[in-house]
Amino acid sequence: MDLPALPMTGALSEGFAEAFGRAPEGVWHAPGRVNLIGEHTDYNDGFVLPFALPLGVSVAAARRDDGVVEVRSLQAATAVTAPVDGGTVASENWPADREWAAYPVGVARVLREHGTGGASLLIDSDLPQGAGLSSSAALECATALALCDLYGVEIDRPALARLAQRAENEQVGMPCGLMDQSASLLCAPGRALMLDCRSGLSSQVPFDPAASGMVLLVVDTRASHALTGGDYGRRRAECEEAASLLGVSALRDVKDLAAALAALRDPVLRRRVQHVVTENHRVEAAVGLLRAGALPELGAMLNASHLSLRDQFEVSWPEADATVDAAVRAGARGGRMVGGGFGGSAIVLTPAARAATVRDAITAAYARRGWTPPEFLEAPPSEGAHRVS
Ligand code: GAF
Repeated sequence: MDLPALPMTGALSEGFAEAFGRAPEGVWHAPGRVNLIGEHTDYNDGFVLPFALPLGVSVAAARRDDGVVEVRSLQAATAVTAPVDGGTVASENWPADREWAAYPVGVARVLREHGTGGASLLIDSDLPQGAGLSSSAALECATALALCDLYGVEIDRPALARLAQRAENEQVGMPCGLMDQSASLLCAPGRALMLDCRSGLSSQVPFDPAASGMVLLVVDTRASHALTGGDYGRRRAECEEAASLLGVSALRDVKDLAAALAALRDPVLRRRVQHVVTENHRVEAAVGLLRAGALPELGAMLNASHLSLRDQFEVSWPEADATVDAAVRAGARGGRMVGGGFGGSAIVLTPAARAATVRDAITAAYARRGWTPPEFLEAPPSEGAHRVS
């Protein structure tokens, strides 16, 4: 399968010159991510294990001295101009066709406190929208790197990830955790990123499916997801309520699962706790398997994570369930939904020799149900955010 070409920075620079009447001062790129395992653990102060995709967002940028951010995108018709010293975008009720620009403008407003200023930005993305592959975080991180470089502001990457997360929480109004921004800024080729979302400490874990004769397929289920709806926030609130009832500062601190389940009366909260506590253990087990060179064994962890997300956390959707089921029946080692849920993508770990059979089985399962055919991406673990030119 042919992967989309890397961002054409020449074309982006030319587009910038056409849009803004001058050359950009540089071009920056930030990738989308796939989370191998550790879902809905980040805002519970837990562990995640994402890796960076070869697809992402590129931003051509130049400073401006009028205190304004002007954002244009090759994927959007509307140009958006906003002052850097405004309040929060979330409180300004932007019309739907400007919502995409809340991410770069939000980042510019948060980073202003650290010494950055106005900018002209032209954005290009080759990440599918609504596929749960973190196009929003990639847009935030490419913008954040561009602004820091342009204004000579030095912020280390873990701190920059927290600022980009803050922009999404406060400016956009989406109560996401730390995973996606950290993945985009900290991931490395051939590695997955083990991140402790409480301390912010991370380590690079070898992750090279091809070397083990395996393929990790990303399956865009074509059921579009939007986490700005209430479901994600409700899950987060349920976890916080359970932690408070259990007298811990976050569900990461639950050490005795049986005792915690016995202490909670609400069956919904019990299910949420069951997922978060076991998912944190699965991340640690997965890291152990990868470090031991036992990558195919990860399949069982992915299956267990999927069942937990489906039955305990209740964030899966029919296309993701059918994908995992069809893949495993066709000989994949395992699979699971990825990201926040309610639509988006799934991953499937399969021996390379069975990849075509597995893909065909998934496609046939969709066709039997009359669903839009899925899209497949091969996803070698790729480079984190960087300056391109
Ligand atoms: C979304 C959020 F943005 C992340 O912070 C994380 O919570 C994820 O859903 C679920 O693991 O991608």
